[in-house]
Amino acid sequence: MPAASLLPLFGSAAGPGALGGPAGGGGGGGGAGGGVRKAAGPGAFRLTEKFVLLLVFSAFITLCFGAIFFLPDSSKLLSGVFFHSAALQPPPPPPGGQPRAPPQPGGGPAAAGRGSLARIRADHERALREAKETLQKLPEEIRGDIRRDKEKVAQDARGRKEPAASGLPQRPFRPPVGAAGQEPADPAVRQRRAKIKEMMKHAWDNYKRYAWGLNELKPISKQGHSSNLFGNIQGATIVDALDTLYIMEMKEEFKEAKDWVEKNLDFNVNAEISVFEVNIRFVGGLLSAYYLSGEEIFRKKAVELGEKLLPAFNTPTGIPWALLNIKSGIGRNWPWASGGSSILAEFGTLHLEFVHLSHLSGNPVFAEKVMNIRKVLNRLDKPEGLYPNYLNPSSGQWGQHHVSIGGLGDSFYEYLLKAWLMSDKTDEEGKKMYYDAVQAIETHLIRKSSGGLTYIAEWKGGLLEHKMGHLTCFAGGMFALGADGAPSDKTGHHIELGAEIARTCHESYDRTSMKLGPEAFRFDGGVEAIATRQNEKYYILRPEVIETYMYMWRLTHDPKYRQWAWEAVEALEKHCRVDGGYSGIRDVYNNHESHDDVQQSFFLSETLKYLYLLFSDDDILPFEHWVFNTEAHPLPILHKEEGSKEEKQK
Ligand code: DMJ
Repeated sequence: MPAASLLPLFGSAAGPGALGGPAGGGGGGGGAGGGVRKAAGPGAFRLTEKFVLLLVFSAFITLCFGAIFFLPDSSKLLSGVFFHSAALQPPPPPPGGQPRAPPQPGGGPAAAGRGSLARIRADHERALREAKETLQKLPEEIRGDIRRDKEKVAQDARGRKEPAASGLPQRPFRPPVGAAGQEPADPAVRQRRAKIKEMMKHAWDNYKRYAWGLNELKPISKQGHSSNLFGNIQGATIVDALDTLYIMEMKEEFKEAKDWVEKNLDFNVNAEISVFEVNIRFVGGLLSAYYLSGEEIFRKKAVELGEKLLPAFNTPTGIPWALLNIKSGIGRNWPWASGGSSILAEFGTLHLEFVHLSHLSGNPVFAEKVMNIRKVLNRLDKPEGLYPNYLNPSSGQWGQHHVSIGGLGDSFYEYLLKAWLMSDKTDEEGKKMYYDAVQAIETHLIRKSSGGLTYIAEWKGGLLEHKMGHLTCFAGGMFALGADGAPSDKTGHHIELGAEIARTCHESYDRTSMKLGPEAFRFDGGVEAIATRQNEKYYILRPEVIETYMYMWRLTHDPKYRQWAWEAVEALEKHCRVDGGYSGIRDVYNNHESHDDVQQSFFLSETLKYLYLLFSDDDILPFEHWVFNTEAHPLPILHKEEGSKEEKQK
């Protein structure tokens, strides 16, 4: 250290006078720069000698202090030098909780010193051992360890602030009907079903390995994928997969998923979320998990989340916002939506879950909110009896007159039918709205191609766009499911309509190189059931075509639906399966896969569940007892007799 920097250490309190020089002896009459100095008396020092002495002294002091403060383990030295009697503190326990060796008998400072040296040595050896073990691990294992440690810290922190009681009314749990079915008798079917379970295991294990606790998995880059649909709510794949794990009897996996929900699923976050996506995946997933397993944690979390979504309805009409900050309760709509509108398929796809939230919480507010949506819709004129995709939540007026049974419209129609079914066919309003809508759809949107394929076009202000989305393919299953409630002369017709849509959607798969369907396909410009635009050629593991096969199989038992489903399994295995899970494909017409690197959570909740049901007997989740929400989460039908039994019990 340069001497100059040591001088301030002595400053005015221990200035040159302290070294024995005469007071003020430093100041020559001629000044510092004059060169004329007073003669020094015997025993006195000249200024330069004083300065040299000062330097020597300060170097000595620095050395002493340096030794105390900067030598390794200075705290121990300090306690040894200055606090002779202080006992050495035992080192903290190692992470991981292995108990240390107890102190050796035999007291005295020397023994204590030997003891502490031994401990230091043991610590070093342990650290070396741990480092060696870590070096031998695969990078994924190390990442897994880090993730688990982080989770444990987060979990401990959360554990401290979790409110004690859920405040929900006691509710007897009714064992579910058909939560697990028989093994199929036919060995070939059994084998196919086992294969689908293996696919679920592959998807789940890789999610667990590379993205545990995050929303989705990137199976190629082997890391988490976050989508802004859920803000920073985490664990979409876990919640979406719960019921699939349950019905496939993957007990260990279900248990770890449940533990994660219990300890980590947190809605107290500052997050702007999509009300629709969070409702269908998280609320729907939690409700199903509760109804299947009876675990109270799922009921509690579902209701807690439902309450967080309520501020979305604070609009002049009660038509909810698309996006909501669940901390501030401030909502807004997608900036791209026509004139600040809410989207039909979004606000129209809350009904099933919200009715169940009221049922499970005893709080009517949830059901009131969705019944009000119906009221607003029923007051409005509909162009040609059709429902436009956009509705302004402030004015209560339609936005652009675009109508679609695919994206932006789809599950609104699905929920009208299922609301009626879920009410044990008592919701006459839902029923009427559904069958009236189907009538208008048939008249204005459904067409047949010259090659004989039935398709559902899109309607833009009275003009038809001859395009059908992969999303629209769900409608085959919907028409067939609704056949039963149609006027008796139309029952067969609705089943037939379902079958025709299933065939068209199968063609859209069959006409690609990969035998997987594009995002949208067209019936114009000389093509049928083929995507013509590059940005419509992708497949993102969507379920709708397989969903329709499942309904058609259950309702007709025509073996071709199992055959078509198996073709899809083979294509998924060939083109979408990768080491790290399942990935979407950028162009299904290409011969070489270009993966999009996302394993969507709906692949586990819907695609694999519908496939599993296709190769199961009908006694698993039978239609007389369950309806599936739009994310394939089964919700029990609220049977009239059960309702009255419940009333009696109150
Ligand atoms: C799912 O989240 C639901 O099925 C939704 O209704 C539409 N889109 C996806 C799957 O494609």
